[in-house]
Amino acid sequence: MASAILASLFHPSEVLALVQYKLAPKTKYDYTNDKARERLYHHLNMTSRSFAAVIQDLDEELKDAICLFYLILRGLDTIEDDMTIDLETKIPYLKTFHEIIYQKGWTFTKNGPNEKDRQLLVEFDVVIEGFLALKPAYQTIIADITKRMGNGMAHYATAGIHVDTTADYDEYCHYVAGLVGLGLSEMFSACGFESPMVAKRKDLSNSMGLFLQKTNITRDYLEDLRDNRRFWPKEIWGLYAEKLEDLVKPENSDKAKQCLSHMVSNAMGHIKDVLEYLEMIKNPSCFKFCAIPQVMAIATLNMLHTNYKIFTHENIKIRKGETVWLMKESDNIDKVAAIFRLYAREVNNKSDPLDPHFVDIGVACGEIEQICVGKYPGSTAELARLQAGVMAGTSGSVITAAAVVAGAVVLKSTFA
Ligand code: D9A
Repeated sequence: MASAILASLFHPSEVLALVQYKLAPKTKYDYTNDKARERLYHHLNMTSRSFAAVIQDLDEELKDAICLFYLILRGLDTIEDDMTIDLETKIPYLKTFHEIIYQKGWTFTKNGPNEKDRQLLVEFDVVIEGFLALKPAYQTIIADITKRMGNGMAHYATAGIHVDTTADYDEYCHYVAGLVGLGLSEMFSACGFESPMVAKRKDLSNSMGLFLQKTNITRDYLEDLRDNRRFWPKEIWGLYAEKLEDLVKPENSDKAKQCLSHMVSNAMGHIKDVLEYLEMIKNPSCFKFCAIPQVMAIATLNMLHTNYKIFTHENIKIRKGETVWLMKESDNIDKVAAIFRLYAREVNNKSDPLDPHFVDIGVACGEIEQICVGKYPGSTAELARLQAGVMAGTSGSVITAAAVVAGAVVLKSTFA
């Protein structure tokens, strides 16, 4: 906590969000009367603490269905990601995973010891039990998406198949992330929380996945390279280097940064659809569930832009304070539009005019401003409020220091 506050020292709105988050009573989700359900949410918390809380805030009707969808996809992903499993073994599992989720008692112990979510598959029988207890409508949606994703993953896992063109890049990201957007939209419409239009707009649902996945792929360049996973499309990196791994060579640093801008520009192409999608979502718990990953992604893209560290450091993340502040600020379209405007301005301000993508990134940022002012006029007041918080940063650092000390005193007295 203290390190998070220090990292956000010059961002008082983040320090405030951190202290509020720390002092806020944690919603206790009681599953004690249902051991299997308790185990399910234990696994959910193990896979992603921050996002698990957002899923558990969903209205009851959708909560278990989306929890199980999340865990089933995480299971499939853990088999796809595991480079210790040979292709002959891996591909049949990917292609039949949509049948496996109907096999009571099925578990999987073939993951390598370092796979983060290995235990999830060792106890996958608990997930299958929960899945089989879901309404058939949700089972059908989850099984259909799992089938299409498994087959798409199997295709790109096949020897000799690479992400060469930007069309391949869009197709691969559709299989592993776009389909998730489509499946969730079908659930939102099927349960009546959202209009049937949400399920119909497959293009917008797909972009919800592609913006997240492309941000992750751009962020995880070094980690993926280390594990011999290559998702950056050759059509892009081939303009800047002979081989993808040449981008880490210090003598290629300018080319590497230009390639990074190209990847950032490509990902920003989905923001218009993301905002149009979020505008359709009316159920408050669904809105937060959909908006939080998207604002995390634009904050991450801003952190990545012109940041050469992605070629030298693995696992670079946005500040903890920033994530808590973003979760607090993502409860309606005006606030979310204001956040996208704020980060678009930061991205544009840090762009290097000599970078070949200075203009197309500038245009993308300009479009965000234009769309938001035109379609979400309420975002202007929200932006002013956010900027007041941010601007207080420089002159407010004294205030911040005082707030920190006060916060520490309160915390100490509270927990003494
Ligand atoms: C999502 Cl059911 C994901 N992915 C995410 C998380 O958000 C999306 C996996 C399974 C499900 C949902 C998501 C959330 C809300 C609406 C969506 C949506 O579409 C309408 O998916 C498109 O990243 C994984 C994919 C990107 C592959 C889809 C958010 C999440 N964040 C993690 C951070 C991380 O990097 O994993 O899981 C977290 O906050 O810990």
